[in-house]
Formats: sequence, structure tokens, C-alpha cells
Amino acid sequence: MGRRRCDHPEVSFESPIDRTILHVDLDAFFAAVEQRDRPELRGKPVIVGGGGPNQRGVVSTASYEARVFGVHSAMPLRTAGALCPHGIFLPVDGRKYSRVSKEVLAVLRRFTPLVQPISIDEAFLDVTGSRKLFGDGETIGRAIKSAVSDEVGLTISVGVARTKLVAKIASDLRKPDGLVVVPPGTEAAFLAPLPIARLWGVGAKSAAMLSEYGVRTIGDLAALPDDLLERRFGKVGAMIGDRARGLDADTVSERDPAKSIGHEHTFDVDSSDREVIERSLLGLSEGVAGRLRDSGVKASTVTVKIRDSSFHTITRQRRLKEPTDLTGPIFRTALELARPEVRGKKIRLLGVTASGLGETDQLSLFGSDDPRRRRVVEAEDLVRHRYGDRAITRARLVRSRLPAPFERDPMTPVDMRTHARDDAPPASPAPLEAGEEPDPIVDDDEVPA
Ligand code: TTP
Ligand code: MG
Ligand code: MG
Repeated sequence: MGRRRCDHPEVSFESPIDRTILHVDLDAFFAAVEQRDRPELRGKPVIVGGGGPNQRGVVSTASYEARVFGVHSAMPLRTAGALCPHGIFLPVDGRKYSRVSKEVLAVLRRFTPLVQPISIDEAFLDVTGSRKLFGDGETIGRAIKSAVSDEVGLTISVGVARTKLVAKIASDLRKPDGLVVVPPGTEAAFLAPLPIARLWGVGAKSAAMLSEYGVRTIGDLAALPDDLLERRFGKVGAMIGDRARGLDADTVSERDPAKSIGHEHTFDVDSSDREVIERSLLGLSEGVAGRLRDSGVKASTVTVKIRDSSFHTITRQRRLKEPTDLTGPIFRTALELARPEVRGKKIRLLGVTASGLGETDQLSLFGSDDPRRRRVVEAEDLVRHRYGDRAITRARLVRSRLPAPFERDPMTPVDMRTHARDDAPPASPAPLEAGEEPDPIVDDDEVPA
């Protein structure tokens, strides 16, 4: 462990850090809530994500009974219907899930004030200071599991480790209802046999590049010399090398929960057509606003990302006068930010991201927003959940033949798959940690030839 690569001066890799971090993640969250509320669904294959097996749209999640048939998140509902014809298909009830999510968070906060939610169903806890009161990490993990089960009626999986990275990988290892403890000093050995897809920051593309070096497991990666990783993958290479050895100085920060929700779109053919560009921004804004509402949050900042045909990328950001979860203000801001930047250029990629997220106050639903407008939006959300994102489209979008809308931005923590499964195609990489630059090699599309 020769070199330090740590931006936090207070935490040193060489000196053993005496931290206990828990990562908790609800099991089959949306589906589990439905099974909790409707006992007749327990033990059955439940698929949450839309109107039915013949509808557009994708699976949000599937109960473990449905996963046996190969159904998983982000799979088209049609495919899920073919794999699991007897599945019970239910619409997404975003408000209910965010209410339950808050209940779980309240339980977690009883064990430590240092709770960092990273998506609707998962959080990191630093329980270092709670051990005197509640016992060691394992004891706290068990106590949290029974509290969530008794009080909220759901099962969670917990990972206990000295670092966030290892705790997160651990919580995923024995799902559902798992508890995996990685004792201090055993991190590298724990990680070594696992496939590299489990490592934070290694996407499908990176995995393919690494396989050229015979890297299959995290241990294979850990064994590669740093200078080779750095030569081949730049700054990020060194970072994933450190991670493979279990090093991760990132701290649990109770502020700054979900950081952003963003959608990106890469054009099939680079475009300088104003109509195409503006329609695309509208579609992206619509997708972002829908997900803000699903997550029960409002955004105070809008960022656009613009990449031109020579791979030159810029971002422009603006704070809104008032936090919002509606398409209109997000689109108008994105448009104003993008217009001067796209003029005279061929555009390859556009992105719209909402950040500065705060929980939507249910009362304010009828506050500054026009209540009639709000009801229309809620009705649209209902249809969108039932029939998929393309069911409702503004007149301007209907005229377009935009390709399938809105790839998920791999950097968004809300409602996101933060791990890749061994048996599933690699899913989006994990959310970035605070202040971290996007991983260039994680981005599956955007490495210039
Ligand atoms: P996950 O924690 O990734 O998945 P899960 O809780 O359903 O299952 P498990 O953790 O046991 O593997 O996501 C939490 C919720 O976020 C999930 O219940 C539904 C939602 N979600 C989506 O809507 N779309 C997605 O692509 C993913 C991955 C999750
Ligand atoms: Mg989960
Ligand atoms: Mg999760």
C-alpha cells in the first residue's frame, strides 16, 4: 500500500481507520411495499412498473419471486410479460414509496445522526460514535433490521465495513434480508474473489477494457501495477486500483442526500437543427421533472450539458428563483442556457440535470404552484406510470421522431441501480461521490476514438 491517493487530509490510508460504516438497502423496495400492503400478493411474482405486460415502459422493480423468471429493473414490460406470464403487474405509486422511504430514514436516524441517503431505498450510516451506546457494527445492523421489520414491515440488507465502498458491496451480497460484516483489515481479501462489475465506478466498457489485461475479479485488478492503470485509464485508473484494494476515504455526510437527477441524449447523427435541439431539451426536461415528482423532491438548480461533434463538452448552470418539479421552468431555463452555446455548432449530446434537491413539502403542493396545473400534472404522472414515459408527450414532441427518450444519466443517485448483478447485463454505475468528476471510462458512449 505504498502510495497515498487520498484527498481527505484527515483520513490516512496507512493508519488503520477506526470507522464503522453501514450500508442499508431495502429489498425489492417498490414490490415489497405492495406485498406488505396487500397480503394476497406475498409469495407471488410482483412486477412494479406499469399497466401490464403488453404496455410500453419498463420494469421499476420485481419481487424476488418474479426475479426467478429473469425479470429485473429497467427491462421492457413486454419482455417481463413474456418471461413471467403469471406475474402481477402494478403501477408505480411514487408518493407512497417516498413516504415509506422517509419512515425508514427516521428509524436509521435513531442510531446515528450521520445518515447519508443515496437513493430512495438506501443510505450510508457512520455508526462509529454510536458503538458505545448500541454495540458493534454487527449488533447495530441487527437492531436496525429488526426495527425496520417491526415498525415499517419491510426487510433490508445491511453491509458493515470500515469504508463506504466495502459496506455497499457487502450489503448486496446476501440479498434479500442479508447482513454481511467485513472485519477491519480483511477488505482486500473480501473483495478479491468478486467480479469487477461489483466495483464502484467500473462500467461495462471499463470491464471490457480491463479484460484485455486478464482482469476478471477485483483481486485481478488490485494486482495490476498502479502505473499501468494510470497509463491506460488516466486518473480514474489509479482510483479504481485503490478501490480494488479496499481503499476508500470517502466519509458519510449527512447533508447533501440525493444530489441530482439528470437525463442525457446522444443524437444518432450530430445535429445543428434548432427544432431538433430544442425538442430534445423539452423531452429531457420532461423526463427530469417526472422523476423529481416520482422522488418527491424539487430542484433549485438546472444544468445543461452540451457536447459538440468535436467532443468539446460544456456545462452551463443556473439557480431557479423558486424550487420546482415541473417541466416548464426546467425547460425554459435549459433553453436559455443552451441557446447561445449551440448556435453554429453540430451537437452530439445534450443533457439536462436538476440539482439542489429538497424534499417536496406536501402542503406546498397547493402553495405557490397553481393547484389546477398541479392536478393536471398529477394526472399525467398517473398515465405516465401506467403506460410508460412516451404515453404523454407535449405537442411539440409528438412531431418529432426522437429515438427512445432519455437514457438514464449514470450519475443520478435517485432511483438508480447502483450495482451490477453477475447474472444481469451491467447496469448503470453508482452515483458519484460528492465533488467527484464523472468517470470518463464509465461513460459507455463518450470516449473519442
Ligand atoms: P434497488 O435498490 O436497486 O432495487 P430493489 O430495492 O427493487 O431490489 P434490491 O435492492 O433488493 O435488489 O432500487 C430501489 C427502487 O428504485 C426499486 O424498488 C425501484 C426503483 N428503481 C427504478 O424505478 N428503476 C430502476 O431501474 C431501478 C434499478 C430501481
Ligand atoms: Mg433495494
Ligand atoms: Mg437501492
